Amino acid sequence: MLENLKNFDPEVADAVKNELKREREGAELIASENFVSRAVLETMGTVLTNKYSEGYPNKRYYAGNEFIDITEQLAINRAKQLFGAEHVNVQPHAGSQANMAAYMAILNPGDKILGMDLAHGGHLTHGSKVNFSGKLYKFSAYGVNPDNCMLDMDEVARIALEEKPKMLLAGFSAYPREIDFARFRKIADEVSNVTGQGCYLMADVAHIAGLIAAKIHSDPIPVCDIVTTTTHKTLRGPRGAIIMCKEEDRFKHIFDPDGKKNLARKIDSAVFPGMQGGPLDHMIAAKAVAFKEALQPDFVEYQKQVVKNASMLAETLMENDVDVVSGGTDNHLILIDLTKNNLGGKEVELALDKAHIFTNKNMIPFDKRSPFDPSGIRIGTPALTTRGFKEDEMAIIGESIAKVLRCINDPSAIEEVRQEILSLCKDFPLYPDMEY
Ligand code: DSN
Repeated sequence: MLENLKNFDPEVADAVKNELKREREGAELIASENFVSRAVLETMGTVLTNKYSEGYPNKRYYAGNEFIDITEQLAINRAKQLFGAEHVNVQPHAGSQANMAAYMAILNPGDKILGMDLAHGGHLTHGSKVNFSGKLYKFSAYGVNPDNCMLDMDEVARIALEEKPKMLLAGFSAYPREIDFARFRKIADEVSNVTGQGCYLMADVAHIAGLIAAKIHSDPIPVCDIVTTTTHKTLRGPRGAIIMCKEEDRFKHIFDPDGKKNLARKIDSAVFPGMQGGPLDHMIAAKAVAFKEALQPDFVEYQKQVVKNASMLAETLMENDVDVVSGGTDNHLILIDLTKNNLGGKEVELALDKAHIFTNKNMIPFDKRSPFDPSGIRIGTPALTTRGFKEDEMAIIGESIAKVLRCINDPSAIEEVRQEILSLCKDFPLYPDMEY
């Protein structure tokens, strides 16, 4: 019990140490990753991990939750303040569980949902056939316009009126443009009026939650029935998720006239006992800490810099003859189209990795290649912005990526880029006083 990690398990300790070195010595451009603060990191490694606390603050199934209640209530209150949400559940272990619980709260298996095509920037939990969502619910999809790779809201409206879903889902994991949530609401309302039933609007804002919290992206909270998000992407908290919703179920009179629960209670019941057992109390406390950080004024400056950096990175790539899907970005992410380079995402991801530029291969809209070796590379700026990178450094990163694409079969050129990246990273120390 008293031995430390290094002494007891050097294999794991070494892997952790090497991961810290990897993070320090590379340009982390995976759009869904970020670096948490020391305070968030510290909270995750506390004794809160020892506790069982099924239930919710002041309504638990185990004794001894007086301190867990404090941390969970802080997380709830701060998330409500940060996003202006009526109700927040902070227990989902991950984004998938948040989406699962959200569907379960108001839908029945077999109900229709309209969401974004995965290949156009959607997400596995938005109806992929290999995911629970595609197996349990009847999904149909809208996509982007083939001419500009942007959402065509008139087309979304047309498909929605044709499909008449019970839920319209807005939310993406690889869409670089701003989302018009108010227009999504109008479309859901049109469907409700036409069917005389009801069409809920849900947004999954996992990628852009930080931008929304900083009020530099259109706001889904006032117009959506349910909003889910992970907490570890632009929001820069620990891994996990939350669900935000309205207190009342706007279609209760239609779908659940005799039910006793409002929407907030339905969401809570779907998370526990519907979906999960004991909450991860150390992670919930870390979410509380992250939300406190996000309520500080410098968080807004950070989010503005994330967007400025992404914009500079996209511009530099295009100036260097690299194609960017939709011709730019409005948010934190960029999708590189490798079609004209005649390269696959798999080999480019690997070559960039060798140059210490960390990215992920990704489908692009209307991709002719397979998901295992698609035509795109997705990149984003949240992590490097946390590290202190600004526009000048993003221009260097953009040029480095272009060089790797040009010289993909030239190991000495890749090594040159690696040396440049190593030297750049040294100027922006990550967790400088940490051993591992
Ligand atoms: N895996 C996440 C991402 O990279 O966007 C989404 O779940």
